[in-house]
Amino acid sequence: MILAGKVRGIVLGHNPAYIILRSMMSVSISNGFAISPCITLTWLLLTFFVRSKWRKLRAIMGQSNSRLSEFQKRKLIHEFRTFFDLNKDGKIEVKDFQLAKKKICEMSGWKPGTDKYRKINELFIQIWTKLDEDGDANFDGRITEEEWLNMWENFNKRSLMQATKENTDGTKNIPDWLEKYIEYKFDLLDRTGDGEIDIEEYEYVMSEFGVPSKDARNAFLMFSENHEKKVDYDYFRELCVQLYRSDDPCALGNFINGRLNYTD
Ligand SMILES: [Ca+2]
Ligand SMILES: [Ca+2]
Ligand SMILES: [Ca+2]
Repeated sequence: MILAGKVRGIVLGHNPAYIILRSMMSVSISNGFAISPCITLTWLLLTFFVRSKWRKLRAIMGQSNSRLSEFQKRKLIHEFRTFFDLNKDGKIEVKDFQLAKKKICEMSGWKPGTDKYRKINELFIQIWTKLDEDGDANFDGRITEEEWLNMWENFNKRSLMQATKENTDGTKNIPDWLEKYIEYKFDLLDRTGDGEIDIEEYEYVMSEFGVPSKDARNAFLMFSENHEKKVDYDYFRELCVQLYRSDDPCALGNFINGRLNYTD
């Protein structure tokens, strides 16, 4: 009877402790017994045990099945099209990183043969090599939008499962290549090199990626909380992590790429 009640309850979505209690009560009553203090104590202990196990099981099941939401997919596709696929041919390839290198070197006045030029060249090779390893599922040397989303979905699942085991927040993990990419992006935006991004720098650099000035300024006001927050590296990184990993539509990091909404 207990088992039948439990199965029926789970099907209906009830907490297992509640189901077991209901089953025990019906057994006691149907046999003419009153519920004794001993049964009450057993029930309390059982409730505690089952609840904690049930919560953990649900967390594991939920996290291991985690899929990217439509909102996350729209954010990631926007990143793909605006900041990675620079020649707009629908895939990320080494050519796109060569274009990115050219852009930053021209904007910064770094000539071939200089230290800065060599360093950015090495950095982009590192980023592309790691991104290619993670994302190019069919090894054809290019990452399509589908591969890009699959890469993020797999990363999402892996990091959330690991976080469940370690009892940490899995939405704050990012891949190694992105760590380097965020460093590059901060250096690109901080034109004066004073360790802080201001609204003029942000508007100028974003315009190079086709972001309208008005959108860039409004986005800056949003994520800097109307200039209340200093946009230094730590805060910039935090915002970028939210952009790539968070499913929260209210996260300020959703604005860090100059986009004001993801409804279309
Ligand atoms: Ca491309
Ligand atoms: Ca591929
Ligand atoms: Ca600056």
